Amino acid sequence: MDQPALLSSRDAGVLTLTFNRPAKLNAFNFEIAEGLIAALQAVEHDAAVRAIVLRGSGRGFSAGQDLEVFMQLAASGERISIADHLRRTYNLVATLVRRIEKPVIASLNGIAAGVGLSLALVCDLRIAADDAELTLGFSKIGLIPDGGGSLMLPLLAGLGRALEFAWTSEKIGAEEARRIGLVNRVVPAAELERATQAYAAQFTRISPAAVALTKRAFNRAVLPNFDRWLEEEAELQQAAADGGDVLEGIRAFVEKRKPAYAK
Ligand code: T3D
Repeated sequence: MDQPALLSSRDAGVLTLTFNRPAKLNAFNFEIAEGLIAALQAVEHDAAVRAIVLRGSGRGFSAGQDLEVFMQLAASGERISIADHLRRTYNLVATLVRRIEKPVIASLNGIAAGVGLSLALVCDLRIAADDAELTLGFSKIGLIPDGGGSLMLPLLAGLGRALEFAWTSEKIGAEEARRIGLVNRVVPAAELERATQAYAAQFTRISPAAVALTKRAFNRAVLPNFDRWLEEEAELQQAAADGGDVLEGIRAFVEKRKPAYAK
């Protein structure tokens, strides 16, 4: 029987949600997106959950949207509205992560790419293994950073570094990510799991009201229009998709070759 694509466990006030498609580097499918939405909604007002950890099984956090799923939908003749897909999946996840007034922590082992990285950036805090790697990858397939990535990346790294990182789709290591503000902590890979639980547990000992109101204050100070921005970002992503390069970009990825974009 297939393993669930999203695993959930609770320990001493910490809820851990694990993306579980290791053979596909935890690329997000509908099961993961819908599972995340349901799991986050379920604990939003659960006082027993004091911190939330998102992590990946195997050798990566997440490689972003499952591009094979997109290819199959396109091959079946189904017209895909990327904006609608975002509204039904990653934008809902991002809204919940920002709205839940508890620390949400991404624990980055291995690769974090595409909307997997966007989701990590939407989280409150990020702890990474020293061998973790971060890349956006959207530009390689003719898209813009989505799922909140186009807002969180420049906020955390500054405009110039964010543009460079997004346009080039370069892959950076954990130390560089920490240096430019994308990651809070870097720990030896073998210690990531234990270090993540200890990192999360410290927030369970702080006044829940102080934690919640600090997140609310910071959200209002620097992300007052977060949901409106997600909608604008979805519309810009749709414009990018309408340009037509995305199909060639995804086809090239699935066929393991370089894309050939029209001039
Ligand atoms: O509406 C919307 O949702 C639009 C939004 C889109 C959001 C996005 O996330 S767009 C960006 C999507 N992600 C990417 O473009 C990244 C694609 N992956 C890669 O570039 C590379 O896989 C990595 C740099 C992440 C890792 O490279 P490497 O060499 O360590 O591993 P690999 O061999 O490429 O991947 C391992 C397997 O995972 C492989 O499967 P196989 O051949 O062994 O059966 C590969 O095909 C699969 N995989 C990796 N990423 C994805 C994936 N399968 C489906 N979708 C993926 N994104």
